[in-house]
Amino acid sequence: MKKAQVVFVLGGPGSGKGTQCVRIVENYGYTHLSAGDLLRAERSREGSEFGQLIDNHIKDGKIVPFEITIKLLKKAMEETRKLDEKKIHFLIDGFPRNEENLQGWTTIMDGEADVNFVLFFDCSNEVCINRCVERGKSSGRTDDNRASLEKRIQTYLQSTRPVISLYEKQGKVRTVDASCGVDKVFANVKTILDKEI
Ligand code: UP5
Ligand code: MG
Repeated sequence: MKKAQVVFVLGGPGSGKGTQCVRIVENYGYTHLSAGDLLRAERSREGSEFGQLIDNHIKDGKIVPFEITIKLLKKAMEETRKLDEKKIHFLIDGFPRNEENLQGWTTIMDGEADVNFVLFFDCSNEVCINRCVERGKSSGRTDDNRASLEKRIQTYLQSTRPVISLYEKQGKVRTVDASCGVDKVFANVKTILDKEI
């Protein structure tokens, strides 16, 4: 079986990772897996032993233990490939969020997946917060409020930025200016992806 080829999609809360991944899937042959979406689904799955733990972590903007997240990602990748073995290109959105996540990934997934590069959505904290607060009016997400967002931003700055820096040192970060409108951001994404493929 061919190794999966992965792009990690990182950036602050509300930087547009999910929105742009949908556009990428429509235009390029990737499968999109959002770690946050997988955790939210696991949180509401009947019989899940992690529901409460995930709920508490998300509300506080804390990072869920990597064993849980990687298990969900691995399962989703395997299910995708079982349905269509040609689907080897994955966008993994919102992961790895800290160095532990990354180490866990390397240990568990090294034989199964190559990380090609990191697509980094660069956006000011202020824009990120405003987008999520606005979305909070209708999203129903327990973390789209100012109190949770302050924590999410802190976690992002303290834990996730260092992961991006690690990849930067390896020349593996592709930075997208994500502060403009959705179409313009996608034009920036295309410029990058067209060079990679
Ligand atoms: N929007 C998007 N692009 C726009 C643009 N260019 N101009 C104007 N508006 C734009 O977008 C957010 C909002 O902004 C939307 O309303 C959109 O319409 C608008 P979205 O595309 O959803 O941005 P995204 O970066 O995906 O924001 P998200 O809220 O999903 O980011 P987070 O990284 O904070 O959330 P995630 O779901 O990945 O994680 C949530 C929590 O889960 C984490 O805080 C953590 O507690 C937990 N988690 C883990 O513990 N481990 C993991 O590996 C992953 C998550
Ligand atoms: Mg998202």
